[in-house]
Amino acid sequence: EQLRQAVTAMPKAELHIHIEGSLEPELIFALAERNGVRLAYPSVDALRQAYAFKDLQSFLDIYYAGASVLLQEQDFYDMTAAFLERCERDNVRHAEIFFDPQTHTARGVAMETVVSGIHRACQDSPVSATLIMCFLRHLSEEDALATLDAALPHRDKLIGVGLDSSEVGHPPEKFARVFARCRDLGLHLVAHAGEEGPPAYIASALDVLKVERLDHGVRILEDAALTARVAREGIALTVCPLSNTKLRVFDQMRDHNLVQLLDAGLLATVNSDDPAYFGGYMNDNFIAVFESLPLTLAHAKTLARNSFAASFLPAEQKRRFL
Ligand code: ES4
Ligand code: ZN
Repeated sequence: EQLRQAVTAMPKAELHIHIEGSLEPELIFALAERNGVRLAYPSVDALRQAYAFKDLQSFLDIYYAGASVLLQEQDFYDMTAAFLERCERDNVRHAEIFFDPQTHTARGVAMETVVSGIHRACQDSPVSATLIMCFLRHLSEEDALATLDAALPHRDKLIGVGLDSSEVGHPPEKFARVFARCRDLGLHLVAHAGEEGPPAYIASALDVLKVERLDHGVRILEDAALTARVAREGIALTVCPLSNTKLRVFDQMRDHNLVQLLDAGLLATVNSDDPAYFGGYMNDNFIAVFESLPLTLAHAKTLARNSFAASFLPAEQKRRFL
């Protein structure tokens, strides 16, 4: 209806997108062919059939398998270019893109290949796009420190660093030293926290890592004092509705707590996380929440506005969008 039209047409910013999670099955098969990589699935349809997840880990296993077709600089370029074209269609004017270099360097792909391919696609797109390098939390802090060292020649191509992959059992404080170094380098800091993990992980992401934004963070409402603090400090949450239902953080979209997060005064945003795996891009996420939750046009405007307010765009560029 009208609300759907308004929501899809609004200019928006995407603040939580794993670029490897934008690899569509068709592109996975095309790249496998191009690179002579053998896949465990016989067809695009068979691969897509496997996209039935019971939790974060069951998704991550297949997500890392999909990324195994990325070998050449052009592969990283093509993946990123395809995503940025989808941004244009969804009226996403700015994207802060996560990438997972360790997924690739562990297979012998050079850091340079990964960063150059993704960055070149960003430069060639009319969409404003910046890069956030994520450390895999299931690996050691030593591995993260070595990854940061390998990325130092590309410092100018990064706006920040993040923390992703298996949350439970890998609390933020495991990465205290590497985040302190990133902070000294002037990088922006974010971390996944409170997706499957408890509110204590949100508190340590803030207090130990000193993150400026929380990725997911939906479990924050289990701690009223923490909720009040994050609202007061204006720290944003990058919420990913389709991801949360596909990974069973919430059983159904009508159970999602987005309205409660906004009502608590939190700077919540809507994002796509891994759009090729979770059933949709930015506008699909907006349509899904507006169909299932009591959200109004005023909420839509707040969410679009929050997406730019919570971005790491310089103040003068933010003003153009706000
Ligand atoms: C992720 Cl949904 C999610 N959570 C944690 N790590 C991730 N990496 C890619 N998608
Ligand atoms: Zn994520």
